[in-house]
Amino acid sequence: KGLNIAVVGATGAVGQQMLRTLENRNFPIKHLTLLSSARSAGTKVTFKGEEYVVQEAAPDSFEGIDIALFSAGGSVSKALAPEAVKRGAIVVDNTSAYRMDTDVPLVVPEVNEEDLRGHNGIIANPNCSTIQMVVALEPLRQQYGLNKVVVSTYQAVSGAGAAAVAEMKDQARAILNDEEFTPQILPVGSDVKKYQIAFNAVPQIDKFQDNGFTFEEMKMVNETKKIMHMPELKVAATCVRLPVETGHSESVYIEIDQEGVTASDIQQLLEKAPGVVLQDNPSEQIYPMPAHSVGKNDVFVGRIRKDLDEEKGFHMWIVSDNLLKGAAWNSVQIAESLLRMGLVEEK
Ligand code: 11C
Repeated sequence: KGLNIAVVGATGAVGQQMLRTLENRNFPIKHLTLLSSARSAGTKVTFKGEEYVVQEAAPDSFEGIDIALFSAGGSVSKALAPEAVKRGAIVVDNTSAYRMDTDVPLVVPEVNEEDLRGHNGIIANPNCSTIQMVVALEPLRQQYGLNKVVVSTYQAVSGAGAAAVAEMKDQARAILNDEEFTPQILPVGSDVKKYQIAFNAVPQIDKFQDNGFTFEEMKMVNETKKIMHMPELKVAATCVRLPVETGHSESVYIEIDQEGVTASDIQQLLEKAPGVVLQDNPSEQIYPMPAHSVGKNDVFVGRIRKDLDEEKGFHMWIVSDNLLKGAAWNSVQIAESLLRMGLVEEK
């Protein structure tokens, strides 16, 4: 008894974490199908000690599949997610292809699990930097109301894929050896100029939009409003790439609706919030850091301070493993929610 699961993009950085997460959660799988683009087809991948050969994804690959976890890029999702749905599968899509479609729920289970009930076959998994932020902000919205969010991110290179991580390491080696190198991938594979990421900070993630914000920044703005059901929420983001391998960090400033709230009130609320681990004790130098978040499903929050001037303003530091809660774990968590809510049944 179990579900027929397909992982599309099984050889990628997120796909690999999806497989490890399905293993760790002991997800009830009857049959596992591993799919990829033509480029990676034929690769051998191990799941629960068994070797699988990754096949090229095609419309017919989805016959008999209950849930398909997609993480092979937007164009693959655009082409194949509707084919999977046509064949009866529920798609959990980790790309930005469908996130803002009005008939597609954009889900972070700790925040808006109930939105899953309205799905029409495709469920979107939000952007990694959005997910970790809304997990920490939702309990505050519920308790105090939320008016404004200003976030600056410090994002890890693995968010741009395994090849970008290899580029960062090659650059670091070259710099330490006093060798020349030519940046090839970052900041954005599909944009014109390439810049050094090793020993640098790059204020561009994804392409610039006409309004001067990058697409990554606009994802944080639009996805946050959609997930929290707050079209009126004021959100602004500045997204920066750092030479960190895994674990996105965010400096977040919020303004709540209520007066008289203290930093300690917020700490107490977040201490018991689902998916959140509070690490906030400056006297003992306890605060979240990306290196400590790797391999963990939680969202870590610390450095909570009341603003010096704004009575309703608070600052905090939010860190999470971008490949887990930011991607693979949130997708598998959605699959677990679908099962628990009776929206898919084991056969
Ligand atoms: C990054 N947030 O860190 C991106 C990766 O829309 O799912 C995830 C892109 C997305 O580069």
